[in-house]
Amino acid sequence: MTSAHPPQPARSNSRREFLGVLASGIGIGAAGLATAPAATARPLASTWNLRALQASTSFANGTALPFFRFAPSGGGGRRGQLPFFEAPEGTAVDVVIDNQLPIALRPALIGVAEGPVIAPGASGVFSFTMPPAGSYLFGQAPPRFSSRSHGPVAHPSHSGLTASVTSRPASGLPELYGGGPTFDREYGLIYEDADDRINLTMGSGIPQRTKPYEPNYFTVNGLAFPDAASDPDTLVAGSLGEDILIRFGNFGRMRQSIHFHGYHAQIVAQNNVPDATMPPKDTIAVPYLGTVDVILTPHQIGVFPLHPHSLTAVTANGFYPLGALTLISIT
Ligand SMILES: [Cu+2]
Repeated sequence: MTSAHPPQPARSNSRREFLGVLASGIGIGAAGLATAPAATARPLASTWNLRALQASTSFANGTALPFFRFAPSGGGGRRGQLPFFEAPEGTAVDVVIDNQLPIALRPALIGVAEGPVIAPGASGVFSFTMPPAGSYLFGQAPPRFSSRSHGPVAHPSHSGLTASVTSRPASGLPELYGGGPTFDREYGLIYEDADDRINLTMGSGIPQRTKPYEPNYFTVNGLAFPDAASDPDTLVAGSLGEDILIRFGNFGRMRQSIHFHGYHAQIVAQNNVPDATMPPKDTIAVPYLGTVDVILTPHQIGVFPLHPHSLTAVTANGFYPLGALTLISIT
């Protein structure tokens, strides 16, 4: 009856007292704890440095495609080829972006905040407060009429200017959000698609849009199979019976349905809204610019594929099986 719900952490008085001391020391209230911040407490602050540059991704069909990408240059790491940033909820974040592209960009924490237009060759700062604990996409703001005076601005779905952001609960516990599902280990898998006619124009200057948009290259964390399955942050590895949190996100224009071989996973949140109403599923819908958090609790050992159910997305320009395919390896 309760098997669909991951176990909750034990709540002892000693842990509450410890968290209370911790929370008052760093100036933020841990969820569910009535603590008065110390008079000298200041909010957490963090800086994340990114460079926007022209890069290239190699596919196993022999093609190397130009992409516009962010490269981390301080304050954050990578998952696969994509930058990754994490901080506690409530943290004041300055994202300093050095735009080395021939096109303007306008960063956004999707659904949370949008930054300034940053001209080609310029640097800019995008400041925001870390939202409630959860899984967020960092990319380009949607086009705005007010952006027209800046000339062409990188488009949210075509550019590959993507990253992921994890907001940690103030509790400091390994839980998705304060009081939410706990996990033993976690992964983030970000899906993207690309139309090579557009990407080929990214090698030389301002990308040209095509119509219709016809994606023929597909990546997870900026990598295609088999590279995806040998990247330690993109291969989902764990042990029998662990609670493995997978944070799915989709920057592609294709709606994806991510299919598990060998396992069913429990959806615990969609777009950071807690949702445990579904039974465990072997296929998880992840819409464009959406996030879905699931808990995988492996019941058997082995190596199994994890991939978009549309086999188009498991190709590189028609060559199968490449594309947004990775593996689950349970020991
Ligand atoms: Cu399959």
